Amino acid sequence: MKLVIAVVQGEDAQRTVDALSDVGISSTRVSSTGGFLQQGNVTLLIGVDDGKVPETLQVIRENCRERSRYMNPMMPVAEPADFLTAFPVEVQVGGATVFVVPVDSFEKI
Ligand code: 2BA
Repeated sequence: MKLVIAVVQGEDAQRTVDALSDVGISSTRVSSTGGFLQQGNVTLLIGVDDGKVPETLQVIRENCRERSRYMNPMMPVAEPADFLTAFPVEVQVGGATVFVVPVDSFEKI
């Protein structure tokens, strides 16, 4: 079994959860915040049998889009010690950032 951890944009989250559910894949939504942009996103926790991992990734791929985001003015560009910008900076975000990790044990108690 694997745990697929997918960081997706809020706009894509419900569609992705619904599409996973349509093919019998359960997921848990966790509200999260990107460390760089400090904007809300959604982390999906998806436990699946190994054979279902490709289908899971395909559903995520089909439902998560790349978008432009703009950093707020006067935020640090990289590290806090770096310079501040007064102008919005365009950043490409997504489709999804996905980790696939092995699961030692899975129980519903
Ligand atoms: P954020 O950390 O808010 O990053 C949003 C977007 O900003 C990133 O999109 C990337 O295009 C850009 N970005 C991030 N860090 C940067 C940096 N140090 N310098 C320049 N640009 C930077 P994505 O790569 O699509 O990531 C979307 C979200 O996925 C991230 O939001 C974060 O919440 C998560 N994520 C991405 N990589 C991760 C990782 N290695 N570990 C954990 N979470 C990650």
